[in-house]
Amino acid sequence: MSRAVGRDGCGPFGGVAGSVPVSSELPPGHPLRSAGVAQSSLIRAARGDQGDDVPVWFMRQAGRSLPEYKALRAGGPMLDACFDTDMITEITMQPVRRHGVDAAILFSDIVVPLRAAQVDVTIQAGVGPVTGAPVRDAAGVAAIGELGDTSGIEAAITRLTGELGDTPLIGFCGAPFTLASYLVEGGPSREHPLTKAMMWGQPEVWARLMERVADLCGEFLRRQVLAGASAVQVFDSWAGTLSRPDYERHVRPHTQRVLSHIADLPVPRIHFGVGTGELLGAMALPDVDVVGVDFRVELSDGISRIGPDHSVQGNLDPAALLAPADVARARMAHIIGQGSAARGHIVNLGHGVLPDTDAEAITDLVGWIHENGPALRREGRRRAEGDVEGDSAPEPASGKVVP
Ligand code: 1CP
Repeated sequence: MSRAVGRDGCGPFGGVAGSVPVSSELPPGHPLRSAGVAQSSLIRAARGDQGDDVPVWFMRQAGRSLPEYKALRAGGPMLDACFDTDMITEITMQPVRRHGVDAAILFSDIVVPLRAAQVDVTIQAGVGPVTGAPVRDAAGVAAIGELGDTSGIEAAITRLTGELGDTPLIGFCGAPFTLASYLVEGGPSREHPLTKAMMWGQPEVWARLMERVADLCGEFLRRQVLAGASAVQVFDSWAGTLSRPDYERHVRPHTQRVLSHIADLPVPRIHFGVGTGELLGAMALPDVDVVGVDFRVELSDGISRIGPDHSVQGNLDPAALLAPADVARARMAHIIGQGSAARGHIVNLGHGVLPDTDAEAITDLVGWIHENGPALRREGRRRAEGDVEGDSAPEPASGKVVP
């Protein structure tokens, strides 16, 4: 493990709400050294400075719901696109241009560092990541290489930070459990049975696999930050398949190991998983600034489980974007109201944009949030502070919401 620098408390920005984080560790010219990015709504919310503005971006905003993405990607393999500087730059910018979201997320995939470590992995259309030789034993783990060349990705990040101006770029990686599940199962899985069988039945092989994957992801994350990413998100998409004791014992230390690779780099860290209502408290690691809340959890319950030392992100059900605009807006108003009780709240979905989503529904909702979010936030804060009679936020079930 590299660069495990001691940290005092809850993430790089925890406890410094209101001040601009000063870093001597980020390279000269890094966007987070500029006031525009450091004071952007996303970075402030991540570090616990809940203002009136309401930052919004969407998981999986780059890609499948955009016609311009489909036109650009037509015919080429997904993972080739993920190493192509021009493709990465253009696809990352598409949702920022179209929707006016408050952050870009790098166009990539969680299996990119595996490909960069010479693992035989492809992304099959309509399926997802598939590996040539599933990892089932110590020899399989030993065959995973070191992280190779990612210079095309770093070049895209550098170019993007120039194009994005004051809009932060979020870098990301998969968490070791989610990646290990693809490696062990050989592809997508609902129950992850072979993964759990290895975790319980071959704990030493499991630990070695998780360490190898954690180091690949951590190093990849570090390269993204040094190239210009101003925040990072760790996706543990499938951790929700685990009980809390299994998560804490067999998984969480390895996610911590990923973060140790960027311990000296003061960028906000977001930690997200699907179906993780039972795990939220355990996922609120001291090295994490923001915990992403899945759409199955009422946001106020999530905030209670996560506690006061972390900001939250989420958590509109992605299916709401397929319902009439009034429905999506009403549900969003409820979420912004509840999020006002957190130390910081980044608006997002509770999982990724669904492929059938009409891109215009996303643009509409972003505009509506920018227009109405500040009033909803102020109202939510008054309710959270007990100045207003009634429950903590308007119920989402009814149609129209007037802030
Ligand atoms: O050809 C295509 O367009 C394939 C669809 C696609 C896209 C656009 C895949 C295959 N990956 C991506 C890009 C991607 N993947 C992004 C882009 C940036 C953005 O958010 O806009 C991100 C963040 C990911 C991350 C990712 N990949 C996750 C974590 C997020 C999540 O949704 O839970 C996971 C689990 C993957 C694996 C993966 N890659 C692709 C698919 C279809 C899947 C899921 C397969 C499964 O069900 O197991």
